[in-house]
Amino acid sequence: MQMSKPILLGLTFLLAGVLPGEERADAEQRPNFLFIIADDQSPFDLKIYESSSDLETPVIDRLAAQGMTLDGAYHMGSWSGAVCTPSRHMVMSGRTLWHLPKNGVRGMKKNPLCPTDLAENTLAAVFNRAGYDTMRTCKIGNSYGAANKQFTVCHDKTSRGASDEDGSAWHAEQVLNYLDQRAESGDGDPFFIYYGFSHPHDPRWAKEDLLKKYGADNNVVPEKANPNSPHLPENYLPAHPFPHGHPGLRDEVKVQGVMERRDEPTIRNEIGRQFACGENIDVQIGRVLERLESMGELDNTYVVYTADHGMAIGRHGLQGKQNLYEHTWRVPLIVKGPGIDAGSRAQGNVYLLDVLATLCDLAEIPAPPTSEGISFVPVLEGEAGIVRDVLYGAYCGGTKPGMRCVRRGDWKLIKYDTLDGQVHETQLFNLSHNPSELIGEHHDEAVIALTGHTPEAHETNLAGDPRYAEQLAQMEALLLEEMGRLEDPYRLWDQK
Ligand SMILES: [Ca+2]
Ligand SMILES: [Ca+2]
Repeated sequence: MQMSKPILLGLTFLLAGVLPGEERADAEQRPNFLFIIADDQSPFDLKIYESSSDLETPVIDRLAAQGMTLDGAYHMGSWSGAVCTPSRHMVMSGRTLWHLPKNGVRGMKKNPLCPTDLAENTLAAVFNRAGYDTMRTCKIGNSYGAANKQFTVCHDKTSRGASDEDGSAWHAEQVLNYLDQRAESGDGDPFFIYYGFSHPHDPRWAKEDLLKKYGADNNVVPEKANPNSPHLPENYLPAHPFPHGHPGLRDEVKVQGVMERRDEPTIRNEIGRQFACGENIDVQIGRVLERLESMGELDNTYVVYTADHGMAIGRHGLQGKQNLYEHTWRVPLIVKGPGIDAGSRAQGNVYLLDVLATLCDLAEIPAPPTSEGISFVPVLEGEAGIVRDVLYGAYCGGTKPGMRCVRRGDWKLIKYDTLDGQVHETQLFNLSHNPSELIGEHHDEAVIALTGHTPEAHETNLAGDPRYAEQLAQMEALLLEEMGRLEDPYRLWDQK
């Protein structure tokens, strides 16, 4: 016997435990989501994280003023030079670094620590099943293709040019068009929009007016730094003191406009380009928020702003994203929406992989069983300051085992085991006394002359200081414990 449509519908609602009328009322109140992700942006680019930054982002500042800023937001790391790839897999799936479909081990087709049906349990798939309309725009590549395909509407393109047609405005147009179509069709379902940018990732082809504002040029680096270009960050160095294990890495030696140079005019010009791209992103976010407001949707929308990972551009003498200093391991994270106090701030201690569990929690839908993230809704609602005590980071896209770090409270340990045993380095920082992770080289007079920052004696790597031997031993033990817990397949030279 074939059941008629009304009977089928009735059954569906009965199974869901609600009556058709109730379902409708609920649907009208369910929150929307606008998840915004920049490609390669250090939190310290933004004034809300580094008040001395020259980057102007009035829209992002307003988001922060209306919502919560998280100070302890991290991506867990990468087993690939393309840090985007694991980072975006973690955002989509809520899986930890070594439990993703791949783990960077050469020749491994499938990671046995990853369930085979993961794509059906990623962000868009979960929200589709919960009755959301899902839409995505972002760059193409270095991403999680099987998860991206789950979005009902998807307009991806690597839009990294200096024009509106081929730059960040293109991504904005995709979202605005989608919102127009929704309005025209009178669609009342809640939406989940994944609004990704291709910038400020290099090559940082920025718009002329913004380049001018930030004293930068897309093609020519001046001999003397342009006085209108952003100042050097206080943790700038002309070179990193030891190899970080990635000979010939593209991001360190082949980025257009920088190449192998770390001199002041080059770095300030490149930061100017980064900021010009960053301000354009801010403008494009503003256009979408304005549209949501005029549609009457903004108050019922959770807006998340983040980046897939941070970036060096001269900090510690590095240029790329392949390190575990705070400027690169951390990400910006701002959340605004119903129930979140305006202008609030919290440490959080969250990873990007917690986003899936958190957004599910806000939508009152169960997170998929494959998610390993922790919902930070208690932080957003002001009931908790942090969701975990210990944070772990890994980078081994170059030589193995690579770099590892661990943070607990103000203490942070970074270890380097690279170039097949040629580099064995340990750094211990107290981030409350030395938030920029300054090291011995930052005390050099030639460096001070460039940065204008004279560090205090304690603003340095404390790993060799006998006064902190016990602290160091504790952090070493903690790192090993985290590596075991998270099933890190490698061990460092001095670990048993
Ligand atoms: Ca990236
Ligand atoms: Ca719909």
